[in-house]
Amino acid sequence: PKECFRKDYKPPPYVIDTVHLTFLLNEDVTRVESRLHILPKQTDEQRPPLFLNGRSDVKLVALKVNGEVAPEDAYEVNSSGLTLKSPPAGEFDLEVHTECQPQNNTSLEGLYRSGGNFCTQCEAEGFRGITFFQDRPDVMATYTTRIEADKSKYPVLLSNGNLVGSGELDGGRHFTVWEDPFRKPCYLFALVAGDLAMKEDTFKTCSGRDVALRIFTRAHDSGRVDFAMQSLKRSMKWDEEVFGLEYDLDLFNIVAVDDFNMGAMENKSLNIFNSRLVLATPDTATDGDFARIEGVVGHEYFHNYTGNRVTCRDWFQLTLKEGLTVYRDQEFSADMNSRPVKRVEDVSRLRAAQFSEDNGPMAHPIRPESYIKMDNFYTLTVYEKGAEVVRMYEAVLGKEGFRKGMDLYFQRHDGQAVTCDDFLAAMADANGEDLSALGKWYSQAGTPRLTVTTDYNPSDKTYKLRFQQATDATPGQPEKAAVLIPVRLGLLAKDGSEIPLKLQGGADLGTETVLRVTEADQEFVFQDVPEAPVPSLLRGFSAPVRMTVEGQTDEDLLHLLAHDTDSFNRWEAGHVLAKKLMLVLYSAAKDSNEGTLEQRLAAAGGVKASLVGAYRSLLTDSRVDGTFKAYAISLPEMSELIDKIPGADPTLLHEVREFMTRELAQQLRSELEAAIKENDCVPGEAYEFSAAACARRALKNKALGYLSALGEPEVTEQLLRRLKEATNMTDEISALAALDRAGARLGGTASGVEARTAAMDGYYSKWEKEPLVILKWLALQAGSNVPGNVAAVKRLMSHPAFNINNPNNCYSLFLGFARSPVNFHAADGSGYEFLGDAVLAVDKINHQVASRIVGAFTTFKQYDAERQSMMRAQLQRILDTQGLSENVFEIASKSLK
Ligand code: HT7
Ligand code: ZN
Repeated sequence: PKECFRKDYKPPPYVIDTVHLTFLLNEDVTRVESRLHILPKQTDEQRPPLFLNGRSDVKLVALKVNGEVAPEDAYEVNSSGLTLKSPPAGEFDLEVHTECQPQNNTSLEGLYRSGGNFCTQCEAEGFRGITFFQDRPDVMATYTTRIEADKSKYPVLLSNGNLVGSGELDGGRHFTVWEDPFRKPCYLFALVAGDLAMKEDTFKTCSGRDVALRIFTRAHDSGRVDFAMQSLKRSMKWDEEVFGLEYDLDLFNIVAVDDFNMGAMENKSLNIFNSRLVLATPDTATDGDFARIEGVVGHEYFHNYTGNRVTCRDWFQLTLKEGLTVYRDQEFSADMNSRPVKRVEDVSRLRAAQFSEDNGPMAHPIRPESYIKMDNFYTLTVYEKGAEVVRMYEAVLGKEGFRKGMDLYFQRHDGQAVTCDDFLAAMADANGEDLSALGKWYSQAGTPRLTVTTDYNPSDKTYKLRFQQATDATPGQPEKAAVLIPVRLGLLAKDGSEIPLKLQGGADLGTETVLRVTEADQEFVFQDVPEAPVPSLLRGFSAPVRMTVEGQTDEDLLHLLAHDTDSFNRWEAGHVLAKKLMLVLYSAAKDSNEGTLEQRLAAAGGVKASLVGAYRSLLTDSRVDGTFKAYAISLPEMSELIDKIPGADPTLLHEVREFMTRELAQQLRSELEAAIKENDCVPGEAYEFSAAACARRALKNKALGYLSALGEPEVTEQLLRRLKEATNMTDEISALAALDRAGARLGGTASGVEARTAAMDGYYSKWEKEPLVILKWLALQAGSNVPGNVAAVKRLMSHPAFNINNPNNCYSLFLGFARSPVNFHAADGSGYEFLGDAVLAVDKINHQVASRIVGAFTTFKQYDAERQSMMRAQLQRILDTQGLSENVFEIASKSLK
């Protein structure tokens, strides 16, 4: 396969100025007629051939140049596109007529069918599956789109922009014509045709214009869009208030489809969403689902400026729109809900998943240098780490400086396809700052390690902070440079108060400041520090680094937990405390075989009183928000610890985590039971998605989760009752998950296992007609830690509820399974073999989905030698398979290098 390199970028030799598309939609063959008005960039003598990308399933049926049929020797078509050998002099029109078969397109890229309707997905390179075109983001044109289809089957015909025409045709057919006045790259093109119900609302913009907002779904789902609609309106208002950005058309459409490779797509004025990110009612969606819907509706809407009005020059710049838009959606959600909780969630996700990406064989900078399939680079690194890089601009420039930079960015680049360097330049110029040190984050892969050493000198009352940074080598990048690390910090006195900050020879800085660490080894000295402080460093997680504070004691952590004014660092202190203990217990379990695991862990000291005490004081602190408490008493995810354990045994680590959960449940039983009682549902109370109501459910369900780990019959009974009586999906699925956990408890009672089975069956009978609700059931069973569960997961593949052609089903079942430390990582290799088979089966249907599943093998270097070799063997087996997609090839081959 051909690898594409950032360094090889060349501007396109031709400009496509206008695009006129006609779609003749049919059940068997769809015809697409495209008329392009093309402007050359070079003089007539230097005109190169014109190459248009096209997929092999797009059949050319006619080609006309300036209205004349092109002779056969004037062009060439191969599996990657069409070359017009000698384009005419000056501007010219090119007409390309093609045929395709959307009903056979299981890749869900280009034009395809979902639930009997037609829809499109063009990012990153799907437009070439519709027609021959310069399929690259720096070709920005205006589009007019005419759609013709059978009226009874496809009464709704949508595309980008404004509806400028519609009418009846012979044979029961009809048409619509859409004009999009804004130039756009072809990846933002969209078409939807189907039998869809519509919910409508309006939004009055800050300048007083009315915008029609429409959400299209299947008729059966139309009662579930209110929350998405409200989220859209909140997003529109927020973007006006926070960034001064007003929506630019009179219509904004969202369409929900069931078959979609990712979450959603920001096509200009016609967003297409995976239905799981639009449809929600309290009985079918959890608090987490509601929060995700709000965030993703916001994300896609925010792309209207960051991505659509200002787009990317080439796909290497993807983080320019994605990192920035994730930052914007994170800020939106933080403003709509609880900011401290949102930050903890975002950082936890980054550390649990992006850090291991940075540490694995696919590590890449947020602006990658090369790719075989661009689809493989829609990663946590490009999105989430990219958002952290944007957040660092804010940390360095402050909120106002950041806004100035954004204003200049839009002023300079509206209507253009630009680069990450252009973004950096706008931020720098708007603030008169040299930000080149931030630029290294775009080109360097890997998570920097920041080691902090502190030294208090009582005689001259100075406090020295020494920062040393280093980044491990990553594939293709053996040498690493120092990067700019903004460290937000404060210093706490013994009584918990904040000490005023003053750098030696500098001005007063108040009680919090941001230090710019730019060197590999750098010192900062504070003066007039009256006593040895406890430092609160990297507040709000001001940079995506792994920080170690030398000499930090449990007492320091408990002090931060009790007094830090930065809520993120309060959470972090408890988290570090739990991590330290988990590592100690893991080593104890690993290093001895005497007695049962329980005995070995107890002999190593069990769960320390300091952690129990810390959790107890959090649980009983009435000032702390419930969701925050729930996070604060959550033990670290395995993926966060694995980096610290060379050759980890994931099953043992899971057992240690379960042991700690049981110990904490026992020791904190009365506090947990009190939390359940205090936060329980009030009979007759209506569901509300508010920060306060979510907080109550979060804490209650966290407490129930702890108790379920005990595997006691009384708890199981309580959970069964709760499952039956639940009035919302948050409580219902939490009870089911807790029953699963109780059933999986090693050595658990037979009644626990029976209760689990009965609960799963009951849930299925209740919800079998609701595919989105059944996704949760699939994921829960697939990810279960009941030993030997792989056989049950295999059986689920032939369950009527499972459809391998549907990405959501695959993600729930296969990625759900990959999350089980007990069964995916089973010592006999059965889990690896099952997932290897799944990759190969799915790859025949959908390359993008298969390559997401194969990603589960890329972490193999973290595990013990036996598991490493079994995981590598699966990757090799996949790689040796005939007819493998380029998507899966890229991940598997780079992993084995
Ligand atoms: N910009 C969208 C990306 C996307 C996508 C990419 C590859 C294949 C399928 C896809 N569906 C959507 C989503 C977003 O970040 O907003
Ligand atoms: Zn996006």
